[in-house]
Amino acid sequence: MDILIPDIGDAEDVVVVEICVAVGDDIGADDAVVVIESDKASMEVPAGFAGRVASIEVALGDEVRQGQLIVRLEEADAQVTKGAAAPPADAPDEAETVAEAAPAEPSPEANADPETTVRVEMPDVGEATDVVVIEISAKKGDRVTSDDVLLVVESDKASMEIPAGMAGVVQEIHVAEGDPVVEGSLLATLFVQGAIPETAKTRPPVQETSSDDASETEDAPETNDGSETTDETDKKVAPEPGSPKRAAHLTNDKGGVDSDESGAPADRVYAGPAVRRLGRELGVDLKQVRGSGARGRIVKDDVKAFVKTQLTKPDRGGGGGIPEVPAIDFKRFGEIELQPMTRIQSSGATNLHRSWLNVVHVTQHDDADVTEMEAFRATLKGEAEAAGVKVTPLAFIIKACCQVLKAMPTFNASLDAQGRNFILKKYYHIGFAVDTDQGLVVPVIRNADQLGIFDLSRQIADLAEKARTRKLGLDDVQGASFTISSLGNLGGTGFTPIVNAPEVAILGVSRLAIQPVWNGETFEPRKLLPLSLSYDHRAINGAEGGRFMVMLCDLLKDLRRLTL
Ligand code: CAO
Repeated sequence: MDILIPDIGDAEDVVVVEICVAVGDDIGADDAVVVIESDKASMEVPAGFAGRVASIEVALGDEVRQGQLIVRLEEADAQVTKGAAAPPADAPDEAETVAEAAPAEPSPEANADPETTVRVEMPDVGEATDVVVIEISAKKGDRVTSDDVLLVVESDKASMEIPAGMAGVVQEIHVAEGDPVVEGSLLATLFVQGAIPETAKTRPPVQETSSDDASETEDAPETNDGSETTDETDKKVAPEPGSPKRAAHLTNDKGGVDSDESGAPADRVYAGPAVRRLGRELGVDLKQVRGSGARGRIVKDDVKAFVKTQLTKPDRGGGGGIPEVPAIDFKRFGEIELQPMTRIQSSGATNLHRSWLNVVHVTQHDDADVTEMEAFRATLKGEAEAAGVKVTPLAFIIKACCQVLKAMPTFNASLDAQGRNFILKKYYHIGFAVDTDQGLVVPVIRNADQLGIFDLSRQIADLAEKARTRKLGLDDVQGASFTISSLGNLGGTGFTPIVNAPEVAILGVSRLAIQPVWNGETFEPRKLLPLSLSYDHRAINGAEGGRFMVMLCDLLKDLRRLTL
């Protein structure tokens, strides 16, 4: 069954501003499938039939006209195996099979084979938050192999390429640059010929979170300030003759927004009922929220992002008794330039600020005598070169830290939400800060305690290289139980590293230097490595911090102790 754009009267310049369904969704006749907007009004287009969404024939921002095909439905209980006739890649004529995809081997491209529509969904993103699409690498109609990258997403921690996973032809890319995505979001659909391997069928269809959910259609109509209206009021503000049944619901949301397509806050609010309800629940004045939807329409994620920003922005006044930093027009004093932060810099800033405000920081400093360690490292040079690695002090520091963490488990822990229990981790995944041109990134060496110095050195180099070339996967940047920030190659005699919450401790490493050390009879030149341990004083007391440093320095001074 085809769902078409209804009679839209004399409205001009009608575009799709929201897609409310995803391929595979079972929908009722009253469910909205898209929201369209003309120069005069927004309107939801109801399905008109119950069924399962087989394909979506429009994209966000598409200009549409009366009678144009929007969505194809198949009956909800219809057979899910497609017939042998393969539709052209860019205009499927029949309802397709909807198979759920995970990366799979390319299927043979025999023309006689039945053709199947395969969903490419967002994989598990672990702890990563704020995942957005940063690059679309393929377009509708492209022939792709399983390794071809369809798009690139980026979280607050890393960027990640999403491969097609199967050979085929791109039927549709369902997201746009800047769209937020979560695990299971539909990213693309592919036409694939031949049988789909069982391993490719992984997950049920999920609803994308980037647009307002279907509950929006169930909400009562609302006025601009979010209060509910009567049908009577709706009718008064729905001027289009022949508009769909729900046309009035959003009509009075539109207001003066047309005059500001930048998405900047406007006097009148451009958002649907579900977003308004969310705004009310969270106490958000939607006039303050920038809309990221088409033509500046506010979607739920905008409201959530606004709340997050308000909670974390450093210059908020009053909250927690923190006095506001006054906004100053620096142009008064001379020339200035506004340079936007990279995404990694800005989410890093948020994370650091969160840690700084939540963790009760104490930093303890000490110098480790690494004279013998450095002599030993020098002897490894040829052997390391033969093994294809470069050994730096960091590998020894990681090794020694693992041993101390095993002896002092509260440093390899997190506090639970109530701050009443330690969550002791039985794994030793060590994060280490890498300075990149995009900002600070912290890849993680898994089970570092089980690795030798060469393997640790190899992983440090590989992960640092991946961080600098933006090749880190999400698995590479999550799950750390303790972090090391080494500025040793740069200089300095000590600093205060900020704990990477919810971890409870972090080790800062500065530049080693030859210093005179009194040996009881004379001053001896020794290589001293400055170490700075920051810890959460709620979890760790000063005596434990002292013991940690003593043990770490002892291990680094005499590496034989690592065998004890
Ligand atoms: N003292 C003196 N020299 C040191 C040292 C130390 N503590 N640590 C490393 N070095 C030396 C290395 O031995 C190497 O010297 P050679 O080339 O002569 O052998 C040189 O410094 C460069 O080392 P490297 O940087 O290539 O390797 P690394 O293993 O020491 O560090 C990495 C890797 C990724 C941690 C580092 O490159 C980096 O990015 N550091 C910055 C971390 C950061 O920004 N922290 C701040 C976080 S808080 O804002």
